[in-house]
Formats: sequence, C-alpha cells, structure tokens
Amino acid sequence: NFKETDDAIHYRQSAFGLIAHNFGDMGAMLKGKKPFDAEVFAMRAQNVAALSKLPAEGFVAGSDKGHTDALAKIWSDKADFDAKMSAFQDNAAKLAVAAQSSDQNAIKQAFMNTGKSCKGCHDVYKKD
Ligand code: ASC
Repeated sequence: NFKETDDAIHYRQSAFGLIAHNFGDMGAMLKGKKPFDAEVFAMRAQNVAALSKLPAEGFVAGSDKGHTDALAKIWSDKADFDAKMSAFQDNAAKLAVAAQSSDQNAIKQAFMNTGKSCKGCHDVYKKD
C-alpha cells in the first residue's frame, strides 16, 4: 500500500538505516570502541529484532528502479531472498535473547550470526 515505488524504497531504506545505527553501536561495544553497557546493548538488540521485521514490506515488485541499491535478482530469486530475510529476523531475535544474559560469548556469537545475515544478503542482492 505504497503510493509510489519510491515510497517503498524510502521505507525499507529508513528501516535499514535504523538497523545499521543500532547494530553499529552494538558492534562498537563488542569491539571495545566504547564501554560495554549491558542495558543499552540489550535495548539495541531489541530494537534490531523489532526493526528486522520492517524492510521486507518495502521490497515491492518493480522497486529495483530508482534510488536503490537493490538488485533485480531479489525478485527473480524471491524465495531465497525471503528465506535470507527470515534467517536475519531469527538471528536478530536470538541476539535479543542472548543480550538479556551476561554470557559474553553467547552475545558475541549471536551478534556475529546476525552480522553474517546482513552481509550474506548484501553480497548477493545489493549493488556494491
Ligand atoms: C553493519 C552494517 C552492515 C553489517 C555488515 C556485517 O554494521 O551496516 O551492513 O554490519 O557489515 O557484516
């Protein structure tokens, strides 16, 4: 229910921007670029888990044209794209659970799994 293709593109890019901000701050904490704050980290992980559900709606047919890095392959391989999006959501949900614990190894592993989901999809479906 977007009026224009551009609205769908803007919607998903907005969601991805929010995800990148929240995920990036978690990365900064895990890499020691800033102090680890368990409460902030858990909030960010919850944000990413919720936000991970948003971009899919913006991938409407024909929206590989315009101000986007999305490749047409998304729509020709839609089942695989959807599976990767779903795996990302699962990994983000697991990260939010891990972030409730004080198990740093579990947190790091869940964070890396989520990052692999981001990259795995970008490698195939995003213009570089
Ligand atoms: C980020 C970001 C991505 C992912 C990816 C993980 O912070 O903007 O696209 O992590 O680089 O490998």
